[in-house]
Amino acid sequence: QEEVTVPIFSSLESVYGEGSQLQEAKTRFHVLTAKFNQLFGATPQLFARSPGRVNLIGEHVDYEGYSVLPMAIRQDTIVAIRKREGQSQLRIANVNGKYSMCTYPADPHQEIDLKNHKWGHYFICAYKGFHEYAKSKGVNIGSPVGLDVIVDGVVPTGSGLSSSAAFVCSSTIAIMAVFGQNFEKRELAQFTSECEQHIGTQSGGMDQAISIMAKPGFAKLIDFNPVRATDVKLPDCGSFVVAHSLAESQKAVTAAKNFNKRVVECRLASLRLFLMWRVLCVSFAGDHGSSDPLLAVKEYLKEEPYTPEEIEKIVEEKLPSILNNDPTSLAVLNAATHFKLHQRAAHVYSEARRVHGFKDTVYSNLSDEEKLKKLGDLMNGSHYSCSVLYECSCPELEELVQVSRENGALGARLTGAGWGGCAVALVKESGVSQFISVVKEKYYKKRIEKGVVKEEDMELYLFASKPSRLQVFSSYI
Ligand code: NG1
Ligand code: MG
Repeated sequence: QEEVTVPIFSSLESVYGEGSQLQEAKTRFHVLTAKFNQLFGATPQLFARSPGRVNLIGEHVDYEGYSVLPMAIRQDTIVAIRKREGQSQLRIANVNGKYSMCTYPADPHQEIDLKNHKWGHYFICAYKGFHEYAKSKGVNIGSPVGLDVIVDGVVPTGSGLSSSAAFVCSSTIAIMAVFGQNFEKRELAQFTSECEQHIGTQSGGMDQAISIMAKPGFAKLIDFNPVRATDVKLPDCGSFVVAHSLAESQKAVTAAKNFNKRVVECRLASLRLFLMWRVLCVSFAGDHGSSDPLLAVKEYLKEEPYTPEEIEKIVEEKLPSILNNDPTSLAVLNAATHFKLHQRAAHVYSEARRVHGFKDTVYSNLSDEEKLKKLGDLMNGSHYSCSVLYECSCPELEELVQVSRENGALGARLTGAGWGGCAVALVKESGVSQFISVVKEKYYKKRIEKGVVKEEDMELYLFASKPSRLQVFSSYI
């Protein structure tokens, strides 16, 4: 039975059961509550939790509207919140001393200062998104009030595990709950996907959708427009191991050169193909041989990079206007001298196909052994495409993927946006601990020695994960 709304719990036991997980959770909630008391002189009204995710396959296709296949992980963000009636400031603090307190006005229409990137901006994405959505539904939230907030995130940042979506989604749930609302999950998934764009990356909706719609024990096939999530039960004999390359991907900072540049290249490529398709439809009355988008890429997009002038000539329009003069796209145009349309489009269409191959394999009649082999091959194909066609890998990720494959992974690939962050490897369940110790030896040992990472933090950077999910704790004590 699918939950329609976010589940609400009044005790930690009902979520974490008994044992070490419960103890860990208790400690975490106590630290959070103590910090809240110390900073704000009050106890939180409620807590909301939302997980990070690992994308198993389907990279850089969500913003093109193609399906992806992620699963939520155990690592999450918990937000503690209370309302301060009669006040007009949002105070956003963090249990991690690295992040100093951010304050914002309670005005939900405020603009986010993108030139000065601050960690608290992600909370404001959620805050704006919630108010915009409530307004569109005709729900009256009343005049702005103050909020006190403390954030406790354990998803490594800049790692491709979507710490940002865990933060935005847990914030949205906390804000929603503290204002006495309970929107359906599918609504939350839809509007949180849009609201993270306030931060200035033209991301798709994968991360928020899985963080909101996740179900324990399942990965999800996520479709877009509108957002939908279908359970994918992975073969029990396989496990996914996540490993951090230790290169941090600063996505918000490098957007104009990396992430948003790819989004722009994809838009221009599909525009070019669309124009060709129109021409062909007219001249051949719809009979243009094949509707295979990969063949179309080969035929109509040259492999050499396009200059801006060339594209403008083809589409008979200026680039800024094609891109609706959107400021983040203009920043891309400013930084770019050429665009690789062929390669980016070839990645997107082949990756979209691999996602369906992955899902079909999971549901096929193959033996578990054969399934794992095929899933691994698809993951390897995805990595090749990300690395060579989309150029979103980096030397550290290449080394890590290589080490994984040489030491028992049936498949390994970068996950998330890339340019740093994590890789995910498919490993036989029975070989997980062996795999982890070999990777530790071959990839991390020298980095521990050099002081790039601390031995005691290794659990954060190298772990096997099972699908997890989201919840809100109201009046937890
Ligand atoms: P990461 O970098 O893992 O948060 C980003 C996008 C996704 C998706 C992937 C690439 C954001 C918030 N998320 O994920 O929507 O496009 O890259 O597949 O930017
Ligand atoms: Mg992110």
